[in-house]
Amino acid sequence: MKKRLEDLAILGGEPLFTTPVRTGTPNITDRVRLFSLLSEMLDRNWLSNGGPLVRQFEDQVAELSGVKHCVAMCNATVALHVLLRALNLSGEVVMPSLTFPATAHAAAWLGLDPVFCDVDRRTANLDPARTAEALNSRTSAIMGVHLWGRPADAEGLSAVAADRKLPLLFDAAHAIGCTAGGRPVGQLGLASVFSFHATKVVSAFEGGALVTDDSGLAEEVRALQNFGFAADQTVRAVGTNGKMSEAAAAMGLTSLDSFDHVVTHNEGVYDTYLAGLAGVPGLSLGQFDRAERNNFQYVLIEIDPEVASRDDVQAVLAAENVHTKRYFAPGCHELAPYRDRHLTPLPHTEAIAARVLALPTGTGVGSDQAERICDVIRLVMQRTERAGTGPRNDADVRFERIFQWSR
Ligand code: T4K
Repeated sequence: MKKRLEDLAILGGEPLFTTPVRTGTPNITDRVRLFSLLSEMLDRNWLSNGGPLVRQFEDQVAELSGVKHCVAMCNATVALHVLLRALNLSGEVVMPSLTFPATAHAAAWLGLDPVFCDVDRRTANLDPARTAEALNSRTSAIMGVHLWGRPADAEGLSAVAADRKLPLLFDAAHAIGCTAGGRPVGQLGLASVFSFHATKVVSAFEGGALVTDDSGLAEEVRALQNFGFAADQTVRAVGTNGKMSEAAAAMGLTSLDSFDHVVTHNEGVYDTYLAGLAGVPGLSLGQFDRAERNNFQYVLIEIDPEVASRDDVQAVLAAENVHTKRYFAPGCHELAPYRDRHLTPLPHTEAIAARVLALPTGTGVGSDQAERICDVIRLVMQRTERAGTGPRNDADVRFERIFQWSR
């Protein structure tokens, strides 16, 4: 356990871990099951184009999401493209800036203008009141994001969307298996898109899926992601190739089999962080509503810049071989493709983006490792809180010099 500043690797101590501990390390689950599905796939000689594994994967995702239709695709970004295209949107799509760039890019790639809206400071999700203010005659859809798997205010956003008869869509990339008011998030809005990227709680190596109860939309999406082919093999529209492969579905099915186990593990790691970081000055841990079903795939801390810089804490952890991610900084409105056309400040988005750090979790991280990560964070935060007070030794001086953190 690291108790003294001089124990920190950034000041010359031994790193906490000899091999990297990373935010986003994939959950590698049942290899035997995966290899067996892959072997059956090879025996069948059916590798893509709506094979049996993709169909099975779609059925399971639809069931988990409580919806009638699921169309699996090669990744969530393409699924978002296909969704926006299927709805034949034009003009603007209102969305949060506090998200992965893919949410904004999906719209911009199709020639739509993403309009960034501020989030609720408490939930970090799209604020319905700000969303209503962002609507104008060019708005053609609202895209919420269930950030870090915590559901957006679907009720509030539905009211705003219904008022203007706009489709309400969700980028649910983080939220497979999560509920809002006891309902699976896939039931919210007109349609939702999940990501099954390697780093996600359910992984298909690369993968995504659109879920909806709207049969017409599902049919259109199924055609568009397959070159525009309708069920009768005529080409009904300009389509793309967004199909999920059978190998990806094999991984996805294997991952779904272990979903409950992974979520239970993640919750245990989250609880370790919760206990280990309780009372640490200048730090708060993102909370989950335990009355809902959560997947706990993202563990977020917020660092108060009055006490320490988030980037300094990230650097201290990196020296310990703990590689965290700034999910999501900067907000999309500050990214090069968008910053010149977005001129309104988004104070809550900017405040959260400046403070947030995603800690490692998943089956590759044990509670013992999480505890040791907490020790380092506690040490740094306690030291920065009392910077400039009391006696200082050589390690204090070096620490302050590295971070220019002398008050
Ligand atoms: N909407 C939202 C809200 C999203 O968050 C995302 C994706 C999307 C849409 C689009 O979904 P997809 O089209 O990807 O299905 C990663 C993922 O690549 C990305 O899918 C995900 N969100 C985002 C939150 O995380 P980066 O840029 O952080 O990736 P990278 O390369 O830095 O890797 C993340 C961490 O995972 C690192 O610590 C390394 C580790 N890692 C990664 C891979 C791929 C591993 O340890 N092993 C691996 O195989 O985006």
